[in-house]
Amino acid sequence: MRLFVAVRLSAEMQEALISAQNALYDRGVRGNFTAGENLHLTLAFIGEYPEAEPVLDALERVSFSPFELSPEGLGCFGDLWWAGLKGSAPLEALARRVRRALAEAEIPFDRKRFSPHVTLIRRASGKLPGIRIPPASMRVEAFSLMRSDRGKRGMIYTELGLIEARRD
Ligand code: 2AM
Repeated sequence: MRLFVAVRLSAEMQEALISAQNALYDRGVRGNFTAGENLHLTLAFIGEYPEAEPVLDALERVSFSPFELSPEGLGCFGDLWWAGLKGSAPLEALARRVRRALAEAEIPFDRKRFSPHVTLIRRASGKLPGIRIPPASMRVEAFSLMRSDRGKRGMIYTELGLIEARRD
Protein backbone atom coordinates (compact mmCIF):
# COMPACT_ATOMS: atom_id res chain seq x y z
CA MET A 1 0.00 0.00 0.00
CA ARG A 2 1.13 3.51 -0.74
CA LEU A 3 0.32 5.58 2.37
CA PHE A 4 0.40 9.22 3.34
CA VAL A 5 -0.94 11.35 6.17
CA ALA A 6 -3.00 14.36 5.15
CA VAL A 7 -5.54 16.99 6.11
CA ARG A 8 -8.60 16.67 3.91
CA LEU A 9 -10.08 19.98 2.82
CA SER A 10 -13.52 21.34 3.65
CA ALA A 11 -16.04 21.86 0.84
CA GLU A 12 -15.47 25.62 1.10
CA MET A 13 -11.71 25.25 0.66
CA GLN A 14 -12.22 22.80 -2.21
CA GLU A 15 -14.53 25.27 -3.95
CA ALA A 16 -12.05 28.14 -3.59
CA LEU A 17 -9.21 26.02 -4.98
CA ILE A 18 -11.33 24.63 -7.84
CA SER A 19 -12.19 28.19 -8.73
CA ALA A 20 -8.45 29.03 -8.78
CA GLN A 21 -7.86 25.99 -11.04
CA ASN A 22 -10.63 27.23 -13.37
CA ALA A 23 -9.09 30.71 -13.46
CA LEU A 24 -5.76 29.16 -14.44
CA TYR A 25 -7.42 27.04 -17.12
CA ASP A 26 -9.11 30.18 -18.47
CA ARG A 27 -5.67 31.80 -18.70
CA GLY A 28 -4.57 28.96 -20.99
CA VAL A 29 -2.77 26.81 -18.41
CA ARG A 30 -2.89 23.10 -19.20
CA GLY A 31 -1.71 20.10 -17.18
CA ASN A 32 -2.96 17.44 -14.86
CA PHE A 33 -5.48 19.24 -12.62
CA THR A 34 -6.11 17.60 -9.23
CA ALA A 35 -9.78 16.56 -8.97
CA GLY A 36 -11.69 18.57 -6.34
CA GLU A 37 -12.31 15.60 -4.04
CA ASN A 38 -8.60 14.73 -4.19
CA LEU A 39 -7.33 18.12 -3.02
CA HIS A 40 -5.46 17.61 0.24
CA LEU A 41 -2.60 18.84 2.37
CA THR A 42 0.08 16.21 2.97
CA LEU A 43 1.61 16.16 6.46
CA ALA A 44 3.88 13.13 5.88
CA PHE A 45 4.48 10.81 2.96
CA ILE A 46 5.07 7.20 4.03
CA GLY A 47 5.06 5.48 0.65
CA GLU A 48 4.98 1.69 0.37
CA TYR A 49 4.07 0.09 3.68
CA PRO A 50 2.42 -3.30 4.22
CA GLU A 51 -0.13 -2.57 6.96
CA ALA A 52 -2.27 0.32 8.14
CA GLU A 53 -2.79 -0.82 11.75
CA PRO A 54 0.64 0.07 13.18
CA VAL A 55 0.53 3.41 11.41
CA LEU A 56 -2.89 4.21 12.85
CA ASP A 57 -1.70 3.16 16.31
CA ALA A 58 1.20 5.60 16.00
CA LEU A 59 -1.00 8.42 14.71
CA GLU A 60 -3.54 7.92 17.52
CA ARG A 61 -0.81 9.17 19.89
CA VAL A 62 -0.75 12.58 18.20
CA SER A 63 -2.62 15.17 20.19
CA PHE A 64 -3.49 18.62 18.81
CA SER A 65 -6.09 21.34 19.18
CA PRO A 66 -8.29 22.45 16.26
CA PHE A 67 -6.97 25.40 14.24
CA GLU A 68 -7.91 27.55 11.25
CA LEU A 69 -6.42 27.36 7.78
CA SER A 70 -6.96 29.39 4.65
CA PRO A 71 -5.36 29.41 1.21
CA GLU A 72 -2.70 32.02 0.53
CA GLY A 73 -1.18 32.54 -2.88
CA LEU A 74 0.12 30.20 -5.54
CA GLY A 75 3.58 28.78 -5.89
CA CYS A 76 5.39 26.06 -7.79
CA PHE A 77 7.98 23.32 -7.51
CA GLY A 78 8.99 23.22 -11.17
CA ASP A 79 5.89 22.19 -13.13
CA LEU A 80 3.94 21.23 -9.98
CA TRP A 81 1.76 24.19 -9.03
CA TRP A 82 0.25 24.55 -5.61
CA ALA A 83 -1.77 26.78 -3.29
CA GLY A 84 0.00 27.90 -0.13
CA LEU A 85 -1.67 28.13 3.28
CA LYS A 86 -2.06 30.79 5.88
CA GLY A 87 -2.11 29.75 9.52
CA SER A 88 1.04 27.73 9.23
CA ALA A 89 2.32 27.79 12.86
CA PRO A 90 -0.20 25.24 14.25
CA LEU A 91 0.00 23.35 10.95
CA GLU A 92 3.75 23.02 11.24
CA ALA A 93 3.36 21.92 14.85
CA LEU A 94 0.89 19.23 13.74
CA ALA A 95 3.21 17.99 10.96
CA ARG A 96 6.07 17.84 13.49
CA ARG A 97 3.98 15.77 15.92
CA VAL A 98 2.83 13.41 13.17
CA ARG A 99 6.39 12.89 11.97
CA ARG A 100 7.69 12.39 15.50
CA ALA A 101 4.99 9.77 16.17
CA LEU A 102 5.93 7.91 12.96
CA ALA A 103 9.63 8.07 13.79
CA GLU A 104 9.02 6.75 17.33
CA ALA A 105 7.06 3.82 15.89
CA GLU A 106 9.88 3.23 13.38
CA ILE A 107 7.57 3.78 10.43
CA PRO A 108 9.64 5.17 7.57
CA PHE A 109 8.53 8.39 5.85
CA ASP A 110 9.94 10.98 3.50
CA ARG A 111 12.13 13.23 5.67
CA LYS A 112 12.11 16.15 3.25
CA ARG A 113 11.32 19.38 5.06
CA PHE A 114 7.59 19.97 5.50
CA SER A 115 6.48 22.56 2.98
CA PRO A 116 2.73 23.14 3.41
CA HIS A 117 0.97 23.14 0.04
CA VAL A 118 -2.07 21.79 -1.80
CA THR A 119 -1.15 20.53 -5.26
CA LEU A 120 -3.46 22.05 -7.87
CA ILE A 121 -1.78 21.02 -11.14
CA ARG A 122 0.94 18.54 -12.04
CA ARG A 123 2.92 18.92 -15.27
CA ALA A 124 1.60 22.46 -15.68
CA SER A 125 2.45 24.26 -18.88
CA GLY A 126 3.63 27.86 -19.15
CA LYS A 127 4.37 30.49 -16.55
CA LEU A 128 2.45 30.91 -13.29
CA PRO A 129 0.07 33.86 -13.80
CA GLY A 130 -0.93 36.13 -10.92
CA ILE A 131 -4.46 35.10 -9.98
CA ARG A 132 -6.40 35.59 -6.78
CA ILE A 133 -7.69 32.61 -4.81
CA PRO A 134 -11.22 33.43 -3.53
CA PRO A 135 -11.28 33.88 0.26
CA ALA A 136 -12.03 30.67 2.16
CA SER A 137 -11.18 29.08 5.46
CA MET A 138 -11.58 25.86 7.34
CA ARG A 139 -11.18 24.59 10.85
CA VAL A 140 -8.84 21.62 10.99
CA GLU A 141 -10.45 19.22 13.44
CA ALA A 142 -8.89 15.98 12.20
CA PHE A 143 -6.29 14.49 9.91
CA SER A 144 -6.33 11.25 7.97
CA LEU A 145 -4.27 8.24 7.03
CA MET A 146 -4.76 7.91 3.28
CA ARG A 147 -4.02 5.20 0.75
CA SER A 148 -3.18 6.19 -2.78
CA ASP A 149 -3.89 3.94 -5.79
CA ARG A 150 -3.41 4.68 -9.44
CA GLY A 151 -6.82 4.52 -11.15
CA LYS A 152 -7.61 4.53 -14.85
CA ARG A 153 -8.48 8.22 -14.68
CA GLY A 154 -5.97 9.45 -12.14
CA MET A 155 -5.21 8.84 -8.51
CA ILE A 156 -7.76 7.31 -6.14
CA TYR A 157 -7.34 8.32 -2.51
CA THR A 158 -9.01 6.24 0.20
CA GLU A 159 -9.23 7.25 3.85
CA LEU A 160 -8.06 4.42 6.11
CA GLY A 161 -8.50 6.24 9.39
CA LEU A 162 -9.34 9.61 10.90
CA ILE A 163 -7.54 11.09 13.92
CA GLU A 164 -9.51 13.83 15.63
CA ALA A 165 -8.28 16.86 17.55
CA ARG A 166 -8.63 16.87 21.33
CA ARG A 167 -10.93 19.55 22.63
CA ASP A 168 -9.52 20.23 26.10
P1 2AM B 1 2.56 16.49 -3.90
O1 2AM B 1 1.11 16.82 -3.93
O2 2AM B 1 3.42 17.66 -3.59
O3 2AM B 1 3.02 15.71 -5.07
C1 2AM B 1 0.34 11.48 -2.21
O4 2AM B 1 1.30 11.08 -3.13
C2 2AM B 1 0.72 12.79 -1.58
O5 2AM B 1 1.99 12.66 -0.92
C3 2AM B 1 0.85 13.95 -2.54
O6 2AM B 1 0.19 15.05 -1.96
C4 2AM B 1 2.33 14.21 -2.63
O7 2AM B 1 2.72 15.52 -2.67
C5 2AM B 1 2.79 13.77 -1.28
N1 2AM B 1 4.22 13.43 -1.26
C6 2AM B 1 5.14 13.96 -0.44
N2 2AM B 1 6.34 13.41 -0.65
C7 2AM B 1 6.19 12.53 -1.64
C8 2AM B 1 7.07 11.65 -2.32
N3 2AM B 1 8.37 11.55 -1.98
N4 2AM B 1 6.57 10.89 -3.31
C9 2AM B 1 5.26 10.99 -3.66
N5 2AM B 1 4.38 11.78 -3.04
C10 2AM B 1 4.83 12.55 -2.05
